[in-house]
Amino acid sequence: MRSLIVLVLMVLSLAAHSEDGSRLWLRYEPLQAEMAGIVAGSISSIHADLSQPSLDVAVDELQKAFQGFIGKNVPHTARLQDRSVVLAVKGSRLATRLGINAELQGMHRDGFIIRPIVRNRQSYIVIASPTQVGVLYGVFHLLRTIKVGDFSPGMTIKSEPKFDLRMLNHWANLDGTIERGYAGPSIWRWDELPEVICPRYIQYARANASIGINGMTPNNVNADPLILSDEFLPKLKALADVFRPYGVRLFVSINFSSPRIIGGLPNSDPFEENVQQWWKTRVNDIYRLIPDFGGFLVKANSEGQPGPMDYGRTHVDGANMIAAALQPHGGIVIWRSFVYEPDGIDRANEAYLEFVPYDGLYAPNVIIQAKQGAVDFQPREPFSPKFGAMKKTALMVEFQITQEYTGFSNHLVFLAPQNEETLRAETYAFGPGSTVARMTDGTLLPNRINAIAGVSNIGAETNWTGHHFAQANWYAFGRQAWDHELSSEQIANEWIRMTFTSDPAFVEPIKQMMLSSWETVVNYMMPLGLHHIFGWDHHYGPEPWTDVPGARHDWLPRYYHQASKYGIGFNRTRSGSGHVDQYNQPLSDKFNDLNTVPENLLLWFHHVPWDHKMRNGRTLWAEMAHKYQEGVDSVRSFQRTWDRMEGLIDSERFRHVQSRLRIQSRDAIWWRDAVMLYFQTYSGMPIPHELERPIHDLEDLKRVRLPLRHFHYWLPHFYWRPALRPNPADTRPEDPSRYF
Ligand code: GCV
Repeated sequence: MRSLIVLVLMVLSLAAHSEDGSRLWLRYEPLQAEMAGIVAGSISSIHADLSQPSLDVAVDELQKAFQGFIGKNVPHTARLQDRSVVLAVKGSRLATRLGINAELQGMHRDGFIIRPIVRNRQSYIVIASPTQVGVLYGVFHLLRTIKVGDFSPGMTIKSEPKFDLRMLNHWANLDGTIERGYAGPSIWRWDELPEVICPRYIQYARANASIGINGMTPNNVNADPLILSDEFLPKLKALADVFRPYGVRLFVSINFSSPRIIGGLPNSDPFEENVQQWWKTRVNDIYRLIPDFGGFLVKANSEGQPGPMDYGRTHVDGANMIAAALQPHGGIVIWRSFVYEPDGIDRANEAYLEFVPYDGLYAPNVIIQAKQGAVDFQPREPFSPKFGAMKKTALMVEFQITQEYTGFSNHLVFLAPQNEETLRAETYAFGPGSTVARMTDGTLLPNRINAIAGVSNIGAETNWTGHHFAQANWYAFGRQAWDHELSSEQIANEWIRMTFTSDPAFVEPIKQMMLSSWETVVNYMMPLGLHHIFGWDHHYGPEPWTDVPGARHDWLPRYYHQASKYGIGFNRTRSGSGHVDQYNQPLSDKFNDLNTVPENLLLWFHHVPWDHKMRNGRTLWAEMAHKYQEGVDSVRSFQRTWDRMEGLIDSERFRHVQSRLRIQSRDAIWWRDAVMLYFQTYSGMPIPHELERPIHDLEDLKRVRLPLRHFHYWLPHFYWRPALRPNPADTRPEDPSRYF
């Protein structure tokens, strides 16, 4: 009988919701019979004794979920009842009555406890936290355990986030476009705000709360000064008001020249008193409207953005001046270290040289946000050596969730393993155990702000992220920001079950596919430490040959691959740029030595001859060929795996993913052929005979031009300098999915 009810519910809910991906991982579909029975048997009502915004949201979420899970309205009752889910905030009458305050003592403000309590022969499932937002996190956790199948009414869970600030950075422009965004225009409708609150804002905040994300910047780091204008402050306030119950604090990306551009001052020199005063006044204005405003994110003196160096000042001067304005309100400055002066010998060295000498001089409310690698978000990069070098300054990792360098929203790439590799990398700053995670989460450098950021992949497309599987990267970032010790496998497992189905016939193969997808994209794009051999502007397809007269040499692939008839790779050893010595020992020696450098980073650190003997006995050339073929083979196996899933999930999402895998497969072959045929002109060596033959001609591939109109949303603003426009005589194919 119960299975029949569940079946009927499933049919009804399928009819009620179109499976367009808009519900993300928050799909409260009917549970399988056994779990439905456990939940129905152990939960009868919801009780929370205070009405606070986050608790109201939490109650609402529980009711929605139980309705979907077991088809029952679980009432919110004014009194405790047997089998109540009880929501209690530390210090409240309810928490005192349940005797749970002591357990919450010393807990992180966002942490929570879920545990059974029995009183007067009544049993409750209590979700308690020092704060109302912490209770909301606990509620989402409870729902996750139910959906994933781990729930039992007797379970006890205590969870605290590893990072205090877990934030998303949106690279959305005020005109609605998104730099490096591949899921349509921005979700922020600035023209309608503050009057119109788009329901998507609420869903956005809710989704973030469900994975513990508690901060965001809505606008591009290449910031339009208008964001701080009188016109925009009420719009920002409206967003902050929507986000508040979900625990998401608003920050803003600012333009360092704002005092001059919108303040009408002669310049924005941080040493000028009127400039300092301008920032103080503007900050005061913001806090009057948004009392819990988080602070500013700043990209300064990077890629054409203004900064303190325009006035002969330093990053410290600029950051500390703005920090002084925020400090009385408890706000912080997040200062990016993504800088690279054009004249250096190695772009990988630049940020370290500009930032490490100033270690310890930043104000306590400044944190330096460093990209995970030293250059950019390449398919694989070693972690940035700054994480092992700055011991007196708060430092945070910036990951890229949007897939600028991993196939946009066309390629299925689960990025959790990449984040995991960085977070767990040993910096040796204080000997073994000084991982990037522990250097930034407050464990090894306590009493500092600790934070982590991800560049969002969200856009206005119905499924939020373009590719259904790209939702997993948003999800994974939040989960890793909460707990960097979670394995990618656990995160994939949760996400699949919540987003698609718990059917093991689906979960297991899809999990394997996701877990191998990052290594796969590395293989068909840039194996063995190759990097930045993309088309120089779009960063999508292969163009290791590109030359753009007048462009910066460190924006061009040749700068990075350095291929010649003698060999390939960037020499960053002591006989080259010396970059290896920015790492602590024993890493610097390990990377410097051809015999010990990890082979997956070989060409990042070394320039080696084509016939260099790899550890498996192959020549470098043959190994490259094998890696590219492995990448192609894996994507084909993803296609086969996916096709076997037909019928196990809805056809809407099935077909969507199937069509993207087709593009990915074609692109992988494009990459393999382009890179191998181009480098063959240097190596002069044959593609190993046991491997597939190329199916393209190099000259044809060199003529491929991406249909730029289609990719309107990801064009970076600096692309449009007239001198850098593509040649209008280029032929552009009409169909965006066919490049050749
Ligand atoms: C927001 C890379 C990207 C740019 C981006 C920049 C940054 O260069 O291609 O689009 O600009 O990084 O992180 O600031």
